[in-house]
Amino acid sequence: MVEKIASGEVVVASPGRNFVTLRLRTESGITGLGDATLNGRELAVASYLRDHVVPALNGRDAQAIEDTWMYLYKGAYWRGGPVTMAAIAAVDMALWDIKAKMAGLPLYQLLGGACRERVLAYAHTTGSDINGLMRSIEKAQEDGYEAFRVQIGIPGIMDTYGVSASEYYEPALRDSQPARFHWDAETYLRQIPKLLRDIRAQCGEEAILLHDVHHRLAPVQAARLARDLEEVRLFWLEDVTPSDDQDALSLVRQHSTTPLAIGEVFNTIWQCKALMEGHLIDYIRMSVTHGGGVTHLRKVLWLAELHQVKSGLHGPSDVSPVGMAASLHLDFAISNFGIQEYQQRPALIDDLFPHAYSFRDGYLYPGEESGLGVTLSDALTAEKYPYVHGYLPVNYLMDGTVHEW
Ligand code: GCO
Ligand code: MG
Repeated sequence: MVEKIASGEVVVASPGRNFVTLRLRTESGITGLGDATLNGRELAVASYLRDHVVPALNGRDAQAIEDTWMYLYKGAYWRGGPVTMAAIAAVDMALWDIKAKMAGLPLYQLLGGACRERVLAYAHTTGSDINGLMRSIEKAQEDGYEAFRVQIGIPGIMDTYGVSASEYYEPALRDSQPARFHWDAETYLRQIPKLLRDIRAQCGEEAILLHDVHHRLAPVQAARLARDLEEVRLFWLEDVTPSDDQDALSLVRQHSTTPLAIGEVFNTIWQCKALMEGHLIDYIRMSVTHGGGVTHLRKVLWLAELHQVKSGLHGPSDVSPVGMAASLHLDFAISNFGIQEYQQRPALIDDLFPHAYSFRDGYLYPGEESGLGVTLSDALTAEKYPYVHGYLPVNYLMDGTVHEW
């Protein structure tokens, strides 16, 4: 029997930060959830869904997921981009949720079944100096983590990337205009190798350490950093240079064997195809939410597998628990899993998005509930938690030139 899509509702709510969630309902009342949160540009995706996508879904077969993906991607003529792909991702997640509920199985079973028993997670750790960073690492260790993204203040740069002042990291800032951040590559390059060597010495040989450069270096600077960090033995060096100029990574490769991770801003397979085929990266960082959903990311991860690239799915606090659940079902079911980014959330978020997935002793488990295993609490409403206007910061060089953030 065909189960038709009957309606779709977009919930925009801000319990401490903005989340955009799609709820699809079938004619017989089965619901599926999808995450469409695009940090700092949330309402654009909400409108794309409400005004353009949801009206086009009514009456479609809820089980024809691949077909609906193509209908939304190819059928719109205008394709790609973070707004479009986050909207398609939300529909796709919701349809997989519905299909897995209909089958009475947790989603990972429909994706081929478990390839592992647990999913290694890494924490965000941050400090304005070594002592502060060590305290943050110790706190994460107490929570059970074995892997740490380490971001540290750089003397001479007032607001280094990833060193957060607030406990709740990186919601788009609640300002009428984007905040101004600062950057100087030479100041960073002079100091970061020693700082990270000291952290390695204090953490010991076994700790899994990662570092994120957030797209900020030119190719030759990126090559220098990757070379200078070799003895730190990072698990990965992330977004060492902007990923638009992909040939630049061959320069980095020529100078070092530091593993490279890229892709959190990608939204289609076309943006990572050449990187994988050229063996220019080791980990692919796309998220289910920004990468077209389970259907598309699965293809990305299969391509990655062919080229011995592993997963490192993006999981910052701007991916909602719905998007996190979808990531975990994929992490569980692919053979080329690497690591999963996972930031623990304020209890309020977990209460408003009750979920079957769990975190224990540094590892994540998708849970055994059918579907994605996430529900929306009735308390998560736009009235109770109204949308908050905000922007991600804009990053400037010391002379006032706009730079990559
Ligand atoms: C990461 C990221 C994020 C992004 C954020 C932007 O590695 O987790 O770089 O924290 O900055 O997703 O909204
Ligand atoms: Mg990053």
